Amino acid sequence: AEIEHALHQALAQGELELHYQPKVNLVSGKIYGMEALLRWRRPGIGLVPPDRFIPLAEETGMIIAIGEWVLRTACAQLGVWHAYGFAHLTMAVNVSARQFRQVDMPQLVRAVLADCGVPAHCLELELTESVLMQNRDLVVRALEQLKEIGVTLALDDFGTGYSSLSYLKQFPIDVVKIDQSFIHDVTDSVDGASLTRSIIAMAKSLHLATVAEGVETEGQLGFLNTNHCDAMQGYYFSRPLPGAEMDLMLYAGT
Ligand code: G
Ligand code: G
Ligand code: MN
Ligand code: NA
Repeated sequence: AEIEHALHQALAQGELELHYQPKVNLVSGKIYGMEALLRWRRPGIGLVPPDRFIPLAEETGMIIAIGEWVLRTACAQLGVWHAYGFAHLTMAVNVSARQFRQVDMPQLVRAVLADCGVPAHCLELELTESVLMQNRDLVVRALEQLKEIGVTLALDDFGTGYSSLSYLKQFPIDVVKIDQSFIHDVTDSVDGASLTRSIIAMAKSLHLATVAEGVETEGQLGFLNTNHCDAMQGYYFSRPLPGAEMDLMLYAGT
């Protein structure tokens, strides 16, 4: 209850912030997009990671207001980067299942894109299987409307859930984000390597782009290049950084 009150305050008093982690195209070696990751700068405590408060926000319904703040803040930042000449950049935003249940996401997304002057194809929504599992018909309808608007849809944490394969056929997904647990294993275990290879192959056969998450080593990067993964994200290239620090990285021209 105390933390719940504190989280209300956090949103009202501007204690929430987004950090941005770049995604790098494996052919060009260039940054093509960012993932927005929520943090809570809690007075007297420090930076609180999202897994410490998002579950509470989901339980209490606060995720609705927080999720809209995240979407608006990320799209506004993207609009600024576009205006500064990084016009190719995309922005990925994580969306919780409850947002799909309680919010008209296509309508919200359309409004936010218009407010921020950002083209729809530059926004990517990251969904987990839990989003797809609940209220299947409602979610399919919303995702189809989002596709009509032109938004890109990614399946996050791919490989960690249940019937991932069938989801890829049932939902209008464009991008598969291979969970970091698989990437962690590619250089340590033969099984880990072949599992990741088959995820990449399967995604390609369904004409989906692949993004490897949690890339930390040169060895992992080499594996992904050899096996024609499309893009990567991880500490090897950059940790998630505040917008001002990401400005510097963009201007440095990596
Ligand atoms: O950056 P990292 O530890 O900090 O993120 C941990 C988890 O929190 C990830 O699973 C990520 O998808 C989730 N997450 C980060 N930001 C958001 C957000 O804005 N909304 C939702 N729903 N989840 C987020
Ligand atoms: O949305 P998702 O569940 O994919 O959240 C990504 C999470 O992974 C965030 O918590 C982010 O901070 C974290 N992360 C990003 N890159 C790396 C990495 O290279 N190694 C590890 N261990 N975690 C990472
Ligand atoms: Mn994500
Ligand atoms: Na993930």
